[in-house]
Amino acid sequence: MCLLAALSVSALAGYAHAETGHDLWLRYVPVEDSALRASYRRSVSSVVIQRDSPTGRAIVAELRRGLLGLLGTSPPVSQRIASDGAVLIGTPANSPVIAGLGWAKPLARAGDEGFLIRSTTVGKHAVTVIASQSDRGTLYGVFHLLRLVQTGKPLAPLAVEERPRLALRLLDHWDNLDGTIERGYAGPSLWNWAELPGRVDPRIEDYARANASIGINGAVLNNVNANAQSLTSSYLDKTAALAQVLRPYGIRVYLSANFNAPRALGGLPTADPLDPAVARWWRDKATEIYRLIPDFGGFLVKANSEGQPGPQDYGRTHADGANVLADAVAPHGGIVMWRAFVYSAEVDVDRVKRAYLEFVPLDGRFRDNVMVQVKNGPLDFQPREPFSPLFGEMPRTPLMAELQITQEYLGQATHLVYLAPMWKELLDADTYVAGPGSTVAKVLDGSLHGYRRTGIAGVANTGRDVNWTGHDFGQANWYAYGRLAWNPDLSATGIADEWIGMTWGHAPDVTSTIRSMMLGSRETYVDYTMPLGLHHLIGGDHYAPMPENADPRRADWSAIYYHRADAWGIGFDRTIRGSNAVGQYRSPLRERWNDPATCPETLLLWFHRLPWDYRLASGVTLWDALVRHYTKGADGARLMEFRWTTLRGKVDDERYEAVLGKLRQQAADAAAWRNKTLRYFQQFSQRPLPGQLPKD
Ligand code: GCV
Repeated sequence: MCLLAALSVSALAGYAHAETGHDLWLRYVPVEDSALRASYRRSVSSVVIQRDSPTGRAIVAELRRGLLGLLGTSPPVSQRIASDGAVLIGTPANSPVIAGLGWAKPLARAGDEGFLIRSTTVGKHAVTVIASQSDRGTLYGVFHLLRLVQTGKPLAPLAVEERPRLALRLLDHWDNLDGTIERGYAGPSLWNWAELPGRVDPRIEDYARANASIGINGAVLNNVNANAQSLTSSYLDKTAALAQVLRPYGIRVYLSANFNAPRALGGLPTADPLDPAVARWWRDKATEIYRLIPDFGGFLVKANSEGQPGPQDYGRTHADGANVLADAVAPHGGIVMWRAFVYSAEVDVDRVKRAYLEFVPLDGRFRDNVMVQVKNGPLDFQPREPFSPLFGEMPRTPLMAELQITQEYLGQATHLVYLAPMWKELLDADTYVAGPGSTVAKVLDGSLHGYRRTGIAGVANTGRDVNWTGHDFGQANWYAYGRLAWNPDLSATGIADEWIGMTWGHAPDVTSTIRSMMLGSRETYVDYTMPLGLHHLIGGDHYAPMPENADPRRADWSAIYYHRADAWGIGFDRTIRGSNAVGQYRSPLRERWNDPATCPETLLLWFHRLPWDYRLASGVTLWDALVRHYTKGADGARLMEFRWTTLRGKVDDERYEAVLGKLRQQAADAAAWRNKTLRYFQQFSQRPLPGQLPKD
């Protein structure tokens, strides 16, 4: 009997459908160490919570699911503390016990979404309290507690105080209304527009749970290349149905708005933002939206970029454009996120300078509910770029960072590339705008300029594939994005360790093998694709090497515009003698980066055009260094495949095989990158190739 019960618990918990990858990092498989499991059971012997809100019900459901899986037992839920080991969850408003704890100050410090988890005594009972000022905060606290159990941490004594450093932590979905996803590599869109609003796929609730577990609190549902139809009444009804499911998990919905909507939907002759009829149309549209979705977050806009309509079509500025939408949503508490991803319709001498030139002069001219959303680098989500020079240069305009979780230029859903090290490079980068220590993280969290609003957005990598992200390791990037959005100071290693423990288990060799694969993967990718600051060596699909790409449509969509290889040398001269993009950065960066001797090698050919025989600090020539990087990268990809094979039988077969197949492809692709790119550049350099490069 006991055995049967135990078996059914473990079936429920871990193995029924978990190893398809569907359960993400919320697998809740049994804690193996029996002593630890017993101590957890003692620490969580009952749950005390007010259950009268949708979020309260979500909390109870998650705790039941989690603890049943992890501990093999689901503790009783009640409304009062009757024994040691109770977990009391609530806010001062819904729990008189919490109100009476005298925690007003730390709760205020934790803010609306933060939480406290403390081991304490209530009456004569030893309890754990998860307290917040809001339901959302308690939900985050519960996920934190579950994570402690999932990662084998002690539950007593606890003195946790957490608050998110950034207020908006969004996923941007580039999902189209026809179900396709721009730069999506994990199947069709999760939003089944045809079925909505009548039926909401139950999977949406799992999406919400996963996001809430890492603190994501908003989702932009549709592509920034926006179809105006998403603002029609019928699509708004569908959006409202999704919002209803996401709301209990603290997730607000946002929509990308097509700037031309007043014409396309409203039949107006213009979308000029200074036209009163246009302003009225946006106001009316906002009223309609908020009637259906009272907590609607606001609009995201891509304007005058890659053919999208925008205010410049009418001789107006980005600020004029953003402000008309901002005025429409302001009475309802909404915001506008205006993207700074712009480049000139006429090809610029240096495309990477454009956003700074257009946006810095507009600082201070946006309404205070506008945020400008800036991609991490000045070009376009390359495997390595310097940080965008806009960060720090718009002190009166809150800037959000836009990261790309979907790996458009980083091997898509085929290559294992853990992105946290790349994002840390951005967040920790020193802009020097207010002297040393003016990191991008401090720009984003508002501490540098006192921004009233703060936020970050990540272009989602989710789709309808059973494992959500196509590659099982793509899940790590979704996870890491959320964790860094919550706290940009977390380390890439720490986040990887959490994710590995929850996703693959705790066996030491499993952890150390996967950790080393993940942590080295980004640099390996850079090495076999675009080392030493090279960038955009791709063509149409942004996947395969195409250094010869000379796109006839626009020079800055080609590869040759960026690498400029010829018999003399290679690289883009962005020094003061070249395009002077380096001049958009503060001292001492501009001087450091302007000189090839002090420019970090990782950015060398981003900022410099150098002869093939240029000697790096190590004494190696530029050509030889390129050969070494490409070789090291291709070898690194093979090594990842090998390391993974050492885990056969140590992780579940289904995911093992799926990942192995991807790693094999990655190793083959990496070799192809090395071979094709080196051969291509060798035509110009006329320097020796490494041994005999095999034919692709
Ligand atoms: C949504 C790059 C991508 C486009 C994307 C664009 C953007 O150019 O290739 O697919 O469009 O960035 O961020 O707007």
